[in-house]
Amino acid sequence: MKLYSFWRSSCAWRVRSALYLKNIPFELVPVNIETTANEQHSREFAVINPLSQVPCLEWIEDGATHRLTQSVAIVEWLEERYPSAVLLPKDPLVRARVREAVEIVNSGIQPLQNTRPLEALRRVGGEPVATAFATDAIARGLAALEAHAAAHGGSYSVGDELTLADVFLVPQLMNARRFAMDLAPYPLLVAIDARCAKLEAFERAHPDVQPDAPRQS
Ligand SMILES: N[C@@H](CCC(=O)N[C@@H](CS)C(=O)NCC(=O)O)C(=O)O
Repeated sequence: MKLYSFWRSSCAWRVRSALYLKNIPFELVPVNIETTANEQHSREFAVINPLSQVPCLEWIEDGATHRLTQSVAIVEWLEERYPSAVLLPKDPLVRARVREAVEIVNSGIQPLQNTRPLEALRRVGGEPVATAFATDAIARGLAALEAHAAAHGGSYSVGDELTLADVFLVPQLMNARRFAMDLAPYPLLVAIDARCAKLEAFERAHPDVQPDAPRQS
């Protein structure tokens, strides 16, 4: 199994965490999406993901090559194909609560602070406009997630077991830190993040330890 990934991509981080939590061996294929490299826009990568984004999971089965993009589709497929460790609880309502938190990150925050909209905003309004737009989207989303955790969380985002909600939360908090945002209004999320950070799967999935991460000299 191969994962096309970029060290700092929060969406690729979600998939790396799920793979490590489920102990699924994979080969990491770095794709440099930095604006100075733009490897996601190469002709070769357009075959792998016509949307020119990471992550993409690729595997060979019965002689056929399969590719799956979109982190939610990937982690849900992993969950169905490799049921242990369980990342989606069985109870239908609790399961829906996990997906609710996942979607707050996946469609309510991340697309609004991703490279492409921010580049467009930089072109029309400069860095302050782009940063204000991104941080407003992150702050609104994190406030919703904090309320979600207060209502439905425990040791983790939903209840006391680790779920996909945590897999999506951790990289999103990293993005908030990249924008130097004050995380004091989100104490439950910060505590859950700290709990996850101690788990080996999250340590191995962390951007700083990826083979394509810039090395400190
Ligand atoms: N909905 C997609 C979003 C993927 C996405 O936004 N990937 C970003 C990195 S986190 C990317 O490749 N950005 C480069 C670009 O859009 O040019 C998913 O969850 O996989």
